[in-house]
This record gives sequence, C-alpha cells and structure tokens, in this order.
Amino acid sequence: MALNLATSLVSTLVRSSNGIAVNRVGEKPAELLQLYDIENCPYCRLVREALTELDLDVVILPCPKQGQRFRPELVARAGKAQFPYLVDPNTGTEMYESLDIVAYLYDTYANGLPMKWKFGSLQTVGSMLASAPRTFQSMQAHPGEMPEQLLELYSFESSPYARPVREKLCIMEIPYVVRNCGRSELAEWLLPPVRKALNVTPDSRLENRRQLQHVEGKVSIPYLFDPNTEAGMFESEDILAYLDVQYGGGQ
Ligand SMILES: N[C@@H](CCC(=O)N[C@@H](CS)C(=O)NCC(=O)O)C(=O)O
Repeated sequence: MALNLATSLVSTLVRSSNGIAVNRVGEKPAELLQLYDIENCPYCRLVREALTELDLDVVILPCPKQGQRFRPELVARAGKAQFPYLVDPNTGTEMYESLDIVAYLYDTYANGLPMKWKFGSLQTVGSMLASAPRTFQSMQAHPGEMPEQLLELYSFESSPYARPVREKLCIMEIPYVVRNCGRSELAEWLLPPVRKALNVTPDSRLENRRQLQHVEGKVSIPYLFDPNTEAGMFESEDILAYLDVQYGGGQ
C-alpha cells in the first residue's frame, strides 16, 4: 500500500495544481453527466480534471481493457471504443476527444476556457507523464458484481488517496457517481488531521463538501457511500477492502 500511495502521489505532483481548485461555484446541472472512462488514460484524466475544476458531478462508466460492460455499450452507441466519451443529457450533447470535451464543458458551464487549457497539447503531455508512475497498476478488466444502485465517491481528481479507489472501481467495471469535492477555500488545503489539530473547519462553498461535513462531521477524501447497504466510509484502504468483500467475492 505504501508504494501504491507513493506512486499515486507522484502522479498528483506531476499534475501540480490541476484537478484540485474549483473555478466555478454555481448550481449543478439538473441531470448527471456521464463519462465512458479508463482511470489511467491520460486523455480521460484531462476531462476528469475539468469536471473537478467546474464542480460538476459525473457518472463514471468504467471501460478497462477487455471490459465487457460499458465498452460494447459505447461501441453500440457511438461507433468506436475510444475513451473518453462524454454524454451530457442536459444539452443532448455527446462527444469523443478529450480537448473538445474540456472546451465544451468550459463553454457550457463557465465563461470559456481558462488560459492553461488553451495549450491543450501541453496538458496532454503532462497527463501522459502523470500516467507513467501508475502503469504497473493493471487496467485489465476483473469484473466485480454489479451493484443495483450507483455507488457514490466523494473525490477530487488529483487526490492521491482517491486514485487507487477509482482504479479498483475501474477494473471491477463498477459504475459510480463522482461527487466532486475540489477546493474553494484556503483552509481546505490543510490535511484533515492538521485541521483537526488546529480545530479548523473550512466553511466550503461546495455543496458536496457541505453535505459530507453535515452527514459525517468532517471532510476527508475519499469517502464512499453505498446506497445498497447504506454503508459510508472514509480511508482508501477501508474502501478497497469493502469493495473486495461486497462486490469482488472477497478477491
Ligand atoms: N485524441 C483522443 C485520444 C483518445 C485515446 O487514444 N484514448 C485511448 C485510451 S488512453 C483509447 O481510447 N484506447 C482504445 C482502447 O482503450 O480500447 C482524445 O484526446 O480523447
């Protein structure tokens, strides 16, 4: 686990401030966006970063190599197995191509692309470098049981602790809702134990962070809520173990 977290942290550092800070705080769209996604795909990461930065929640439809759940579904729907693929039921828009998707999201949900996204191919190269430390983490499907209702993961793209959880959900082909929890306040950059020691409770402007604080009394990422069992838990290791027991036959 220590090596797992260390390489995840390297990926986070390579992307520096991307996929953490929120650029837009506003009403969420009526319907959840959907993303056909491979967790360690550099192109998919760019889209997930933009979703964190825009505070947009999304249903992730995992498409690991040899996946049999959502890969064939995408081919039937749009013609080819290429990831990412975004579906926005709010506008009836669907598209391939990571940089087109990022531009669409910023045009639709903010006031156009920020400067850093205008150098899209540089972002792609940076994201490829961030994928490198995680290549040992197989992206081959190892399907788990399909939950009846969608799991919910409180996460932000760049979290080194959330990444192993998303990787596991990806290879298990378990679809889930990302409840994005980017950072909008200075105090949110303090790690949860430091906040606790200093007795600081950031007053977030983000709905998901406020919800977590209200329900669980603290905000720590990742947090998994499983509506099928009503279980809610912090701590990546505990979440990984829960997924194995609950949906992986204890694998
Ligand atoms: N130009 C595309 C490239 C997408 C791409 O090549 N994605 C890879 C995954 S990293 C893919 O779809 N591979 C086919 C597969 O996994 O079957 C974009 O930016 O979205």
